[in-house]
Amino acid sequence: MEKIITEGIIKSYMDDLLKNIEVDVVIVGAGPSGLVCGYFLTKNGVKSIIFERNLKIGGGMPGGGMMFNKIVVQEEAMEILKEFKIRYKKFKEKYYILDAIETISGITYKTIREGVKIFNLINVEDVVIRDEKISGVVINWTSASIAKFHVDPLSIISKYVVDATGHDCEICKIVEKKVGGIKVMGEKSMWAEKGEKEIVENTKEIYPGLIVCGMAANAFFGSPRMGAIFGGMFLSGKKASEIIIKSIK
Ligand code: 48F
Repeated sequence: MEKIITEGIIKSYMDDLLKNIEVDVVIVGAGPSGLVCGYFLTKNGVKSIIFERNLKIGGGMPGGGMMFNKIVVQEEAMEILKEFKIRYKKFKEKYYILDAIETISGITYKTIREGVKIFNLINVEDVVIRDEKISGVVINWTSASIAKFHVDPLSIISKYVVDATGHDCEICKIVEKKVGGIKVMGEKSMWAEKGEKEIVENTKEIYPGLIVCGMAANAFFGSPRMGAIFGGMFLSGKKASEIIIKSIK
């Protein structure tokens, strides 16, 4: 039996990896914005995969606000949550309360079933660059990065890379440092209304082949954080997908 378990796991994982060496879009980060982006891309026929360095999926969502695992979503984003069939309760005018775990689990499940392959425990440590365009990512096991082992990485080729890495906007910082031509402004202190408004405007292609979405978009453009209100994350993920769909199709 042990042999069957081992063979089954290794073969099916390697099959998945081999099928995804070249894709339309690599999304970095399986938080709410990255998941929503992947869902809408794949639903519209754009092959996309997600690399997540953590063991768990969901980024900052399961923690809710200060570990009270609830989130707030505003009216404008509720259409997206209805698409994922997440339950909600109206709280005040135009604001809804949702269970953080149900929301992230529901979004994750539907995103995977739509066809997005999520690889967890893999860290994106660099980008592939060709002719001044971001053309893929450089990956390694998270465990190798944590242990600081010198293990050479592998690469995945793509038409677009989406930085959905949250507050640290890691891919933008890598491009700023190694490629040049962009400047990371860094996120500003809490201002929910401004942060939520600007996150959608900030979702754009910031370097050829690199789209920024979710909290990374606000961190890149120097906009504020907003705490446990998540409508902007969903709207930003969807907008990132629309930018790519328009360009690819
Ligand atoms: O932080 P995260 O949830 O980003 P988001 O989708 O949502 C932000 C909210 O959760 C919250 C907020 C709402 O008010 O501000 O913070 O913008 O998810 C980012 C994911 O990216 C992973 C990280 O582990 C997390 O799960 N990640 C970050 N850097 C890398 C990465 C990397 N270099 N390689 C792979 N995954």
